[in-house]
Amino acid sequence: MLIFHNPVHQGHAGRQEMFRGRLVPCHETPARLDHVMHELRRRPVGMLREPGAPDMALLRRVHAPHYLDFLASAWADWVALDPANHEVDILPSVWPNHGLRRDVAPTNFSARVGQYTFDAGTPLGAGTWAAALAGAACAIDAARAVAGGAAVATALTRPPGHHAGADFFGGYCFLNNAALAAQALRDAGVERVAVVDVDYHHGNGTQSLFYERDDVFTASIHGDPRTEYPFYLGYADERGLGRGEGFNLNLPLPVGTGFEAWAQALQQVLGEVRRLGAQALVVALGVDTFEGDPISGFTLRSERYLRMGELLAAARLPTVFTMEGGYAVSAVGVNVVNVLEGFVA
Ligand code: OKP
Ligand code: ZN
Repeated sequence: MLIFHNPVHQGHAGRQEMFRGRLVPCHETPARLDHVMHELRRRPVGMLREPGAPDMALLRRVHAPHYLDFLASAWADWVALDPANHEVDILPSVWPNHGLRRDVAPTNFSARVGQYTFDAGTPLGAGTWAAALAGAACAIDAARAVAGGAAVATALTRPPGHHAGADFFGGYCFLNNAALAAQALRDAGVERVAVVDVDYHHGNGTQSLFYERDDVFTASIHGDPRTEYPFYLGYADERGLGRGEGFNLNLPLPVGTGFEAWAQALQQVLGEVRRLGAQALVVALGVDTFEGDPISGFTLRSERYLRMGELLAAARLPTVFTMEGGYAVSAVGVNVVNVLEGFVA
C-alpha cells in the first residue's frame, strides 16, 4: 500500500484548548503522528511517500473559497494585530449564534474567527495552514493512487479533518481530508463513493458536506452525541436530505461499547455500502475508540484493530484511509498500524 505522510504536520502544534472554563494542554499533538511513523518503521506495511502540491481547484470546490482565504491569511492577520501574538494561538471567543446575523461581514478579527468555527478547542497557529494543506494533499494523492488502480492508499496526517465543513473548522480539524478524498475519487470517475467514519466522534463535517448528495454515501459509528462531542449532530434520525435522503447513516453507540457491539455496527454499515453499490471506500480512521483514550468512551483493545482492518478489507473495495483522532498518544501508532496491517493481511 502507498502511504502519503504529511512532512510538515509538526508545524501545527496547538498549545492549549478551552475545556470547562480553563485552558488545558492540547490533546491533538505532533507526537501522535510521530508514533505512527515510528511504528511503521518497525512494521513496514506500505511504502512511504510525500504528497505533491495540493490541488487548490479541488479544495475550492469542497470548501468555500472565502473560508480557505481566511485560513491562509489568519496567522498574518493575527500577528498584525499585535506582534506579541506570535506567542499566542488563535482561539475564538464569540460566535454568530442565536438570533445574531450571519449575513454581515464584520472586519474585527475575533468576529471573523467566530464566523468560521464552532468550538473553542481548535487552536490555529503559525504552521496550521501549511500542515492542513499538506494533509489535504496527502488525502488527494491517496485517492488518485486508488483511482489509478491501487487497492489501498493511506493519508497519514494531522490535523484531522472529519469535523471540518465547507466553511468552518472545529474539533481539531481544518480541512476535511476524507471529503477531499471522496471528491477526488468522484472526479476520477468513480460513480458512487462511501465514506465510513470509524472515529469515536461523529463526522459532522463530512456528513454536512454530502448531506444532500446521492453520489457519496456517508456513515459514522460514534459515541452517542447526547453525551459525546460534537453533541449537535450525529443522531440516528439524520438520514440525508433531498436527493441525498437515504445516503447518510449514523450509528450512535453508548459510552462503554466494546468491540463485539462495535463490529456489529460496522457490519451493518458495510452491508449498506454494498447495498448502495459503492465502488470505492474512504475510511475516516480515528483510533480514539481505544480503551485507553483520554477523551472517549469505547473499550476497544489494541489487538482488535487488526480485526477492524480485516473487516474493512472484506468489503473488497478500493480503499483510502485518512487518519483522524486517537489521543492515547503512545498507543496511536500501534493501533493505526494494526488497522493497516489487518487490512493488507
Ligand atoms: C476530534 B476527533 C475534551 C474536549 C473534546 C473536542 C474533541 C474533538 C475530537 N476535553 N474536544 O474526532 O478525534
Ligand atoms: Zn475523534
